[in-house]
Amino acid sequence: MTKLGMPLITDFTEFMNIAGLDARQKAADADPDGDGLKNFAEFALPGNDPVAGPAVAGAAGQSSGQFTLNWRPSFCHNAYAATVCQWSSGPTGWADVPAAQIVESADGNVTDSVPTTSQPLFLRLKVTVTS
Ligand SMILES: [Ca+2]
Repeated sequence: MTKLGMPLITDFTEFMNIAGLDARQKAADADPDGDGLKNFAEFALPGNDPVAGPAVAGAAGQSSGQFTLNWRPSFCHNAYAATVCQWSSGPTGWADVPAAQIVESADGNVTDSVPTTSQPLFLRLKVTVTS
């Protein structure tokens, strides 16, 4: 969301009020547009809107023996949300991707990589409130 071409720095409550949803649909874990991203993830990742899906969360890929997830944190919401990439070989036992396997590009994109030696292999973005 922008005003006069500048990104608005809003907290989660303001972000949801701007979306114009009713109280039940404004919950952090609600998904009123049904795109699979809960409202707080919509807040933490740029290019998302809690009303108008589909979601844009990142792009997964595989190359040179690495499974990668490329994503972009929302600069204007960094004060309110922390987003980390986690990996697992199953539906439980998630661990943060080690810092040595994270590359932050000058354009703001983040690429997390995990060797494909463990199969199956899953990556996810974990979003938490920081304030
Ligand atoms: Ca959603």
